[in-house]
Amino acid sequence: MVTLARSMTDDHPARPCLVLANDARAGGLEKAAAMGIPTAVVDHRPFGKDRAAFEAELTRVLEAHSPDILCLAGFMRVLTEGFVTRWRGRMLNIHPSLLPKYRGLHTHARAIEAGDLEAGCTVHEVTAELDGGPILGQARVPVLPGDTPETLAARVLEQEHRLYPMVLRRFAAGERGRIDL
Ligand code: NHR
Repeated sequence: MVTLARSMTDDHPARPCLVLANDARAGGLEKAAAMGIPTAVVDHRPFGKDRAAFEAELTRVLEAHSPDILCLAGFMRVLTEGFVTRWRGRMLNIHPSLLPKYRGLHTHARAIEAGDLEAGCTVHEVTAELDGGPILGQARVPVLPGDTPETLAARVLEQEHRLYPMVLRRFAAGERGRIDL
């Protein structure tokens, strides 16, 4: 999130207008505030199993800031079809695997367990199909002997910080073609 926010300067076609978290303890909130970006929290827990009610509140807060594009960055709540439809073609996510491999959670452990020689990250459009939307970019890294989920995650994260800003800049300029790093 911080890397994306920092990237949006000078001739970049976008600017950060809100950092929104579902957990008041999220470290990114203070960092965003220090950068002068408005922040907000919508805690999902009071809504229990009512995802639509949680999302109605997310929408209310989002609309107050009129965003053109939403970038998920470590956002861990599955979004319902209603929310996704409203933001169709305007919402991105970065996922720590070479999709379509390893949708969902624990991607690095699964790649190591499978004996994969390569791992990476994917920026995709968010659709109702979890981690299944159109792919906008991927970056690859080697899986090295002795890797743990933590060492592999750190290697992938470096690439996440390269890939996501590049894809966002292109996306904000209207380019939907795929890039591979
Ligand atoms: N929502 C939709 N509709 N489509 C996608 O592609 C989405 C999404 C919401 C989040 C991010 C994704 C990831 O990068 C993302 C993509 C959380 C879960 C999950 O199972 C799955 C995928 C992603 C994020 N969340 C649990 C839930 O019940 C909670 C898990 C937890 O809190 O640890 O929402 O990986």
